[in-house]
Amino acid sequence: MAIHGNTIDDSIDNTVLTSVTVDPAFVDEVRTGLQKTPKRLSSRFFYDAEGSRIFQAIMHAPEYYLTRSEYDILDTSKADLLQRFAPAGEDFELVELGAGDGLKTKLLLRYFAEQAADFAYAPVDISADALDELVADVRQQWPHLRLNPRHDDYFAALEQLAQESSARRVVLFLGSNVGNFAPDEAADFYRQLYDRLRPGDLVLTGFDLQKHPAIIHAAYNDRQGLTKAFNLNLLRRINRELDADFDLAAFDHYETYSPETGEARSYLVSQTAQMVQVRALNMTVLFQSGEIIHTEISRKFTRSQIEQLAQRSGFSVAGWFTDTKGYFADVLFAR
Ligand code: AVJ
Repeated sequence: MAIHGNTIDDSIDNTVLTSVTVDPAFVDEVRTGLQKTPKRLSSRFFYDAEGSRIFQAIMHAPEYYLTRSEYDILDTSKADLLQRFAPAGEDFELVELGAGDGLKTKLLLRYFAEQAADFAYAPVDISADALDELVADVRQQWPHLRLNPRHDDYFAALEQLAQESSARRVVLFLGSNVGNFAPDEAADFYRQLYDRLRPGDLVLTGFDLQKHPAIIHAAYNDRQGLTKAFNLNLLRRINRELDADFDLAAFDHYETYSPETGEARSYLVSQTAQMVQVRALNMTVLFQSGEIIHTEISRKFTRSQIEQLAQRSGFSVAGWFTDTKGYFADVLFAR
């Protein structure tokens, strides 16, 4: 097996040739991340076809309250939201960053379509697997909806969309995806968003709020082991795409939540001293018994942190929507 550009040709025998396209950013992450101390691999790469499937199962896990909380909020607030998005029934472009499977967005699409709102839907995702499925599903359910999917980087997509239409842009960044940023990255992200939007444009972000630490910890340490499988799938992806030999049974999942920093952190833990070959990178990786790979930060916010985030990036807080338990908030920022 050899890498040609970003393609790996896997000759099983002389007659069968399969070709797997590998994201060059993933190659880079594995090469550099496994050489760091402590080792790390970014959660950005969780979402291959299998990872997206496991994440869907996580969203239905009893401990993972985030999706249900946000679904509740959007369901309760959909009329109010449409009123804010298009106060006089004017047209708007609904841009969704990191659309995933769009479960919650479909709730909005359904309602907006029922209300005959004049809008286009532009889902943006770096995962082609997730985007293709979403687009097929939306086309089938709402054949007349104006659909503008982008398999692209968030900012590249926003800039392109800006050139195509002068309608108000309403950017959705749901599901607490914002929690995956480091604190300074989040401020930077919103500043960049601000620069690419026009006055009057809106951003609706889903923030998971700080609450009893045990509730948060359980959400990332579910009893069915879905979060564990989600983490381990990253090693399976490396095995498949980079011809490595990670023994998945030799790694465990470990989760911490610190109520002082608001960070839930996921780790993979090597259960023995072991050596792993990543053949496509010509790389040998050594693990001590108990050594970790850090894979994800899922940050939880306070109201004042969210207000500060808006302020620091130039936005004003135009709406605050929360569920009855006060677990989660969808917050509207106005440019
Ligand atoms: C999709 C990034 C919001 O951090 O809660 C779920 C991903 N990780 N369980 C999160 C995730 C472990 C999720 N986000």
